[in-house]
Amino acid sequence: MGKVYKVNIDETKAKHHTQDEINWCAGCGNFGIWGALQKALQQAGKEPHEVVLVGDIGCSGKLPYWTEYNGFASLHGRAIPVAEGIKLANSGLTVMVFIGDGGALNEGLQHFVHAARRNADINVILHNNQLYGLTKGQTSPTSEQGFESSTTPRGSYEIPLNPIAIALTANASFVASSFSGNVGHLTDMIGKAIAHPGFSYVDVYQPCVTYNYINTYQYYAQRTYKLEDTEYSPNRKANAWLKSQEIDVGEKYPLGVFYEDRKPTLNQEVVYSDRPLVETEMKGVDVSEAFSRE
Ligand SMILES: Cc1ncc(C[n+]2csc(CCOP(=O)(O)OP(=O)(O)O)c2C)c(N)n1
Ligand code: SF4
Ligand SMILES: [Mg+2]
Repeated sequence: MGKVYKVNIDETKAKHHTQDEINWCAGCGNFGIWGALQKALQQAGKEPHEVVLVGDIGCSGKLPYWTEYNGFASLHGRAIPVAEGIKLANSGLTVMVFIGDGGALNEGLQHFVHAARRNADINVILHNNQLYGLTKGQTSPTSEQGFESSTTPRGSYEIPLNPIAIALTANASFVASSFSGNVGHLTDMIGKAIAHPGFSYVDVYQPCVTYNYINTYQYYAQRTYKLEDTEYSPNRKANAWLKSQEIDVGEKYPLGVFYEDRKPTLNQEVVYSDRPLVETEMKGVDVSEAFSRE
């Protein structure tokens, strides 16, 4: 039996910054992501006004409510384009997305793929609990075959999507995975994602203790291993893709950086200014014609 990780949020010195009660279920894997994020931002020296956390809809999307950083509550599946817009307008900000497997891989799959291929300089943290948590545990694009829920009472027959393989195929320039039961490792992966210039994706195995009876803390503790403990090197796409296929077999889950690459970002390609657009004076631009149209 593998090591059972205990989430020690106190170690992260995470703070609860609003009057609202945190209403995730006791023991939810989201607490690990919440603690790791705050530790990673502190380590990166980011002040609250330098960061925007964009939440999708779902248990995952509530994360920005309970931090001291700027937050934006978007629509289900739409957090990624909102984040792209924020980053285009103000390249000086660190812009991060907190999204579920439903939001990222069902309602918003197109945004995920296109943001990756255009190398938008945002960090996408996927809370992969393998179901629709907020709406009471329905089957999602990453649910395991055989998963029984109100939408698949006889067990899901669909083959789950592999978000790591999708991100690699869409040419994401940073692709990693982690486990919310290992806050130290997750802090490290989120820190690397923040430091990476371009689209960074972290797939986080996040146990839903209320509805997911298969993918528990114990399940991941027994099956995960760290890439850094092996000879693996994250600089070849073909190797990364082969590594991602271990996840489909469902017996081993590599944790760590699958792939990292440097290439021009969306801002560098389309924003013709060396300063954030919000600090650029709009001189000689006549917008009256646009406003005069019916
Ligand atoms: C376009 C749209 N479809 C459906 C819903 C209803 N809805 C809200 S949260 C949710 C489930 C979210 O699942 P996921 O994205 O995996 O996030 P989790 O709650 O698991 O963190 C659904 C179906 C919605 N709000 N908007
Ligand atoms: S329903 Fe699941 S994902 Fe949502 S807060 Fe509860 S344990 Fe966490
Ligand atoms: Mg989910």
